[in-house]
Amino acid sequence: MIEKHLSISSKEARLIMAHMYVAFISLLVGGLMGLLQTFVRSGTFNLPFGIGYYQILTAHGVILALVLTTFFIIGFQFALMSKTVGISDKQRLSAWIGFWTMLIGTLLTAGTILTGKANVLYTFYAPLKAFPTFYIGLALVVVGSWIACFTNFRQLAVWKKAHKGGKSPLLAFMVVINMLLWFIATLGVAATVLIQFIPWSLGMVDSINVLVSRTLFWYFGHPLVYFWLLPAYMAWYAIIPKIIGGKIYSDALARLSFVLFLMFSIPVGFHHQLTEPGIDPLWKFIQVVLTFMVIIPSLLTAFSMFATFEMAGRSKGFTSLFGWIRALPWKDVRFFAPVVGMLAFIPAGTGGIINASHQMNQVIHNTIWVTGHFHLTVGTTVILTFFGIAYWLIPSLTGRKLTKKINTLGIIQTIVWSVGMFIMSGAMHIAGLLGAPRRSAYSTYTGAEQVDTWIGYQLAQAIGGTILFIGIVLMVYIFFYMVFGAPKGEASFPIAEVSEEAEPTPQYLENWKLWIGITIALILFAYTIPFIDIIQHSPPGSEGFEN
Ligand code: HAS
Ligand code: CU
Repeated sequence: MIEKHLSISSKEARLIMAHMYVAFISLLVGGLMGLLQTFVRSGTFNLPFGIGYYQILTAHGVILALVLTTFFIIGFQFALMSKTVGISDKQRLSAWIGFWTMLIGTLLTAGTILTGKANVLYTFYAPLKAFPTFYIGLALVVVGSWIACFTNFRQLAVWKKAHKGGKSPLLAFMVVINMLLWFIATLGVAATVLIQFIPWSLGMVDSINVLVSRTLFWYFGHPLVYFWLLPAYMAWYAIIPKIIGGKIYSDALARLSFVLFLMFSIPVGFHHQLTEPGIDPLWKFIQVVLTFMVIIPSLLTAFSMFATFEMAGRSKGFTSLFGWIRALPWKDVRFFAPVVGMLAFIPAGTGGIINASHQMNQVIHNTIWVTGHFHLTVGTTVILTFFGIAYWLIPSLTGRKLTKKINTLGIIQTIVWSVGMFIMSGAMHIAGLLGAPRRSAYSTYTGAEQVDTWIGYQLAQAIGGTILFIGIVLMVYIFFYMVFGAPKGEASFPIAEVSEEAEPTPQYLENWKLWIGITIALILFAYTIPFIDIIQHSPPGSEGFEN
């Protein structure tokens, strides 16, 4: 069955673009903070005007990992929903309410960080304490994102009512899975922020239970990374095939991988707490096993991408074993940026598997290896795919054309980004194996010998970081050019069709009750007993300290 696509009205375009402005301004501000960090860590630079290292580290993490991603994703998902199932006036209004709630929250949190009252990093681990507006702002961002969730759920529900018995459009199905995942995951962070952090930072209670707060944070923190990844997968599965002149390898496989992400993303938070005392090793082991389950849908995705590429190449007459690689449109930035992201995910995902291996985690935990890992995953795979999306989404929303010049500049941007990241993230991985810590400013540790083995890599991080910042400036220029400068015209909104050879999609893939039921059961299984254990046996709460 061929899916019909709707056109996006100017009112819808304004809503989506509002999210995009916040995302790309965040890229510039957050990126600048990152550049300064690598300078400090090279040991050759001091921050001026009494600005603290941990202040810019917090700003960098919050603005890029939380603000940029959330706004881009929610905006992009509204575009996908508008295109596949449509959006009513009422739904658009609620989407705007969600947007403004998130924006007010963001400004509150960012303001608190910039005034130096929240040097707690993006994971805001207790017992580090921030000024209450930091947490209140974050709570508003979460509430705003919930409004987006329920708007998306409603959009699909309305469509389903009008198309009784019809299979929901693939992209709408994917958006709803991602938002379900997000909603269930954010319940954890909302609980710790509302019940623990806000009362504690307001002085209503004297102490905070550190282990409980970290456990609730990671219940959210791991699925958070898939909330970033899944929109990239939406583009890989359902958009890239169109750009390369091919078809979706299998609709059923794509849906299955998303369902597996929903089920296995959440009950795995302990893989961030493997060195945490106070959690029974048996439950750590169980969550490590579940972590290995969540690798499977990524392997399915890799398989599916290769199959799509090969089919497209062969249909164009390339018959030799690897000849189809040449058939891919390497000079089209809408393909080039995401495919470089895919290639980066091969080492990035491998690093993740190393992290998740309980024993090997002892070697890398709390070292800058982990920072290297997430600059490859979210900082390369995900963000290059988001850039790849921007090259067609922005022109199609602003009624402009992606010019040849911008296409070329985009290819240069992708190369600059990859080179910068290769140097920076490579140096981070190696320095981490040599024991260099993460989350820490430059220090010679009073002349400890081991530190001498790190410094070369820290310089390399500053060089890579500088190249990356050039990449950021290029991208922000490209964004604003696509919004205001590019010639008027039409850009396509590419959505692929499913290959005729694919098997039909089984009905049960849309059995929401079943998938949500299994998800909840797995969460209860993985968390109930250890959580009761944590509450009963945790050490006395901490009063906390401000830094
Ligand atoms: Fe991770 C820490 C384990 C994936 C992000 N991770 C982090 C942190 C972040 C993060 C931000 O188990 C730090 C949090 C903090 O501040 O403390 N991670 C994993 C595992 C995976 C994984 C098992 N991580 C991600 C993704 C992220 C992300 C995705 C962001 C988007 N991670 C960990 C662990 C830690 C951790 C531990 C804690 C470490 C510690 O001790 O603190 C897996 O999901 C990875 C599976 C991926 C693959 C790759 C499949 C390859 C594909 C590409 C195919 C290529 C093609 C190209 C098709 C198996 C799909 C073909 C091209 C042609 C031209 C032909
Ligand atoms: Cu994780």
